[in-house]
Amino acid sequence: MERVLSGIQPTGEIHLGNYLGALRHWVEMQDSFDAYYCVVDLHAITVPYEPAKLADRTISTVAQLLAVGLDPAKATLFVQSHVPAHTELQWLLNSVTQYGELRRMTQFKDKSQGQDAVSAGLFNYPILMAADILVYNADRVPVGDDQRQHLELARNIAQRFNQRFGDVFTVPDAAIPGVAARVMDLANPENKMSKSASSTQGIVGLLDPPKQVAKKIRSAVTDSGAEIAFDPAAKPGISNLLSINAAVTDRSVDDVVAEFDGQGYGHLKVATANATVAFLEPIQARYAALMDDPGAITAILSTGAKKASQQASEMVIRAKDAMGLLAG
Ligand code: AQP
Repeated sequence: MERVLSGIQPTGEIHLGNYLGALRHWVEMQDSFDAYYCVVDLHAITVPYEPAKLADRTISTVAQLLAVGLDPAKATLFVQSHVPAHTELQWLLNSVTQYGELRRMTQFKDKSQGQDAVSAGLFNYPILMAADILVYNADRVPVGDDQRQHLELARNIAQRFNQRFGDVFTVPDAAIPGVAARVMDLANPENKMSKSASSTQGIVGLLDPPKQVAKKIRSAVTDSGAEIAFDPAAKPGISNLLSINAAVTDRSVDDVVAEFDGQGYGHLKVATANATVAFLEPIQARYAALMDDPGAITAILSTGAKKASQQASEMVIRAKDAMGLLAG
């Protein structure tokens, strides 16, 4: 069975972009892959954050993952910092990653822009992400389009390691969806929807109250003109609404375009708002029930970390051996 690995940061409430770009594919893939999914808390500490909230956010993130349909009986769910092999492998991979490669990463450029104190962790983030993937010999990595460049780097690191030290790592393939791979901010459709955006006006959180969800979607910034057409470059606002509508109603974008052909933008906004509210309702109900029993969540994470650690520590031993380090 092929293996799949992906992660999400506990940096805030999960939004529609995370769900449509990544999580719904995690759920689909848990049935046909040996699936490993983690909450990447060590990535979350590379930017300013509130230590007093991190543990609770980690639990809440896991509850949201379970609420959207991840099943611990099918997938291994764990927290990155509970499996020390990730950071151990990262150190080894530091030595096969070039400074120039990291400097070219657009996420680093975006997140460091305008900050006076940029952590070395933010710069090294893509190496830890490569370690997250390679330490499980993952075949596929379901991510949104924003992670394409990091995935390419992980592939390069694996190939370079294998060339230099022998065949140790599987070179992973990105699994980037055809629809909604980059969900845009509703208030600013030139930018991707992001947990850390300065305003939440254009971000639909999975846990947002229904009235807020409806208001955010109905107030979405749309493009000039009146024609309903899918064209992300020329019509980013309308194309974004079409993608969201298609995803939450489980249809193709073409079907949605056909439904709204000849109608005004207002119609599409109202229908998308209603469909999204209906889609989120059962997820929110499941989340509330899961959060009533945080002990059950920590138990799932403890089982997941044990299984993940077993796999991951074997790979670290293989990598160290290939690199010529003295066995302990
Ligand atoms: N707007 C998006 N559209 C489609 N996919 C997206 N993803 C993120 N934003 C969009 C995908 O969600 C997964 C988890 O993301 P992450 O938590 O690792 O962090 P990120 O990619 O940096 O996402 P955010 O929301 O912008 O978080 P912050 O603000 O904390 O950095 C990934 O697979 C990602 O591709």
